[in-house]
Amino acid sequence: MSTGLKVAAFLFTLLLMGCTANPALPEATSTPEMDDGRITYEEMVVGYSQIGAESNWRTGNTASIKETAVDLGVELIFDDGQQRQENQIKAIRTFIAQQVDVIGVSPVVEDGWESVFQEAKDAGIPIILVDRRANVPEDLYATYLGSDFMEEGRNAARVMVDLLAGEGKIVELVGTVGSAPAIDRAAGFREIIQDYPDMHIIASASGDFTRAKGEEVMGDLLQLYGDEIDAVYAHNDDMAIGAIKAIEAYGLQPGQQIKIVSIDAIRDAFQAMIDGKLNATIECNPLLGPQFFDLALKVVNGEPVPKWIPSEEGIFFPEDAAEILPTRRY
Ligand code: GYE
Repeated sequence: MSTGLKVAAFLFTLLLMGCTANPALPEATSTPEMDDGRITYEEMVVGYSQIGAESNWRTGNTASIKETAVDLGVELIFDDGQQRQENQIKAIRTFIAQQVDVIGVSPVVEDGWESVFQEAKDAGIPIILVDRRANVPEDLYATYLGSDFMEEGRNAARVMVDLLAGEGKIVELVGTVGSAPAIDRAAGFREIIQDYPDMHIIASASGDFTRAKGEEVMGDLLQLYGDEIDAVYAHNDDMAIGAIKAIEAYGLQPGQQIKIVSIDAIRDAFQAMIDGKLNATIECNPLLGPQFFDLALKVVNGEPVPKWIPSEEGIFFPEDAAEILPTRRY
């Protein structure tokens, strides 16, 4: 979406908010004294199992959750899983023992959640999936709030087709193996590329969504393929920024001799585009705090919610980067 369109969309949202909020009626959710049996933000206890702090996307996401809890007066019990599923499972079991009202979880990988989610269900505690999906039957979670990772992968591929004029050798820096965004961003990209017989993914390797591993893996790929590589598709910006360093150390110009497309749209990606080292970033929105607590309140009060709340996301290019950078919050 162009800046103009984004501003228009934002103004439109404000307009809608203005139309729906009736100043004559007090907000039921923020008046504990009005006891209609509904739980309020101030009464709600939320357990939140975060993945870790692997990327700037993730730290932006954590800040959004924590800040929103403070703003709303929600009691938040936050756990950092340090990238390990077993830590997240332990945290969820602790939340169940503490009898929280609702659990938010960002599952590090897709598989292996069924029994602990079933335990939460048996205890009558709803689960809200935030950011990443889990591979479980639909009755084990209330809703999923997060991005369409397949579409992000497709968008990255569409941009890549343009950059390479439909012809070239691509290396792929994959996110955390087994995670929803790594699986879907790989699949969405291939869905588009398969229609271009002269575009080839010559290697795929995981950089676990971190800068350090992105740099290391890109270094290895350069040793193997050298200047045969026309482009890098990185599943997140942090790995792309690591790759930029490796390409420079190898003596090639990132963004010029090797084109780079990545996902997230963090501030550092805008800087890399301004410096001419990154060719595009596909937005993935981590600022999910306000929507998460809104959903949590609805779920604990038994209100129906859709099974998926997708985020709205754009694509950014170097020519707009300097103008947009100051407006970015993560
Ligand atoms: O793209 C990456 C982070 O799950 C969407 O996780 C998220 C991804 C994000 O580590 O930077």
